[in-house]
Amino acid sequence: MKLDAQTIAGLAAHLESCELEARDTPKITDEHPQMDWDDAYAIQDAIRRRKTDRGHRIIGLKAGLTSHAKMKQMGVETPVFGFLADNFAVPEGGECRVSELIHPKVEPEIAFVTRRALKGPGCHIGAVLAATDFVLPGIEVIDSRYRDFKFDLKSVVADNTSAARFVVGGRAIPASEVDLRTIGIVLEKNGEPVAFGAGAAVLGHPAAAIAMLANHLGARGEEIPAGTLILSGGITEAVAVAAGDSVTLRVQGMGSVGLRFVE
Ligand code: OOG
Ligand code: MG
Repeated sequence: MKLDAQTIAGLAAHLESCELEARDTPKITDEHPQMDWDDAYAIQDAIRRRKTDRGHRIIGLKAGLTSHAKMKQMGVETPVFGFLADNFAVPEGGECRVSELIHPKVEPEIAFVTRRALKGPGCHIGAVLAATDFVLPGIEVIDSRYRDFKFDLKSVVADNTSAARFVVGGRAIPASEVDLRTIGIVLEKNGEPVAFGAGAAVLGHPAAAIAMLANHLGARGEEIPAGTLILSGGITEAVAVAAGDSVTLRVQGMGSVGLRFVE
C-alpha cells in the first residue's frame, strides 16, 4: 500500500459523491501516481462500506474488461472486479434514469448465479460450472465517474469498475444446457442491432471470468458466496445511450432482456 488510510477514505468519499451527484472527475492517479493495486481495491472496499453503512445491500459481483473488445476500447489489458449494490438493479423491462448518471453505456453480458461458494486459488471453469445454479442474460449500464471515460486500471478499480446499473432477465437456464462459448448474442438499440458476439469473446469462456474473480478473492482470503449474482463482463464494446433509447439483449436459447432510458 502506498496511500495512507486518510487518503483512501478521502478518495472513496470523493468518488462516491461523484457517483451520487452524477458529476465527473479527472482520474485519481493524476494526483496519486504512486497508488498501487491494493490501494485501488482498498478505495473500492471503502466505497462499499459507505454504502452498507447507509443501509444498502450488496447483491452481486462483477468482472469487467474480460473481452478483447472491451480491453481494446478502454486501452487496458487486465480484467477488474467490482460489486453490485441493491440500488443498481433495474427491473426487467424497467426504466433507467439518465439524469442520475454521467455518460451511461450498455454492455451485453452473461450473468451467473452460484449454488455453492467458490473459493480460489486454483478455481477453474469446471469448478465454476459445477457451482453454478443458472445463467441468464444481463445488460450492464456502466458509467465511469472519470471525465470522458478516460482512466487507467487502478483508477477504474477504485471507481468500482464503473458499475452503475444493471438488469437481468430472460430465460434462466442451467449452465449445462448451453455451450457458453458458442452462444450468440445480439444487442439492439431502438430495434436496430448495434453489437453482436459470442460467449467465447469473454476470456474464451464466460465461466473463466468467474474463476478469475474467485481466484482474485481467494488471494485476499475471501470467496464468492453461494447465491451470488455475477456479471461476467461485456462481450462486445460498450454502446452509449441517452434518454429515449430502449435497449434489448437477445441471447441464443436464453430469450431476451431489456430496459428503457428516461430523463
Ligand atoms: C470498466 C468496466 C468494464 C465490462 O463488462 O467490461 C465492464 C469500463 O469500461 O468503464 O464492466
Ligand atoms: Mg460490465
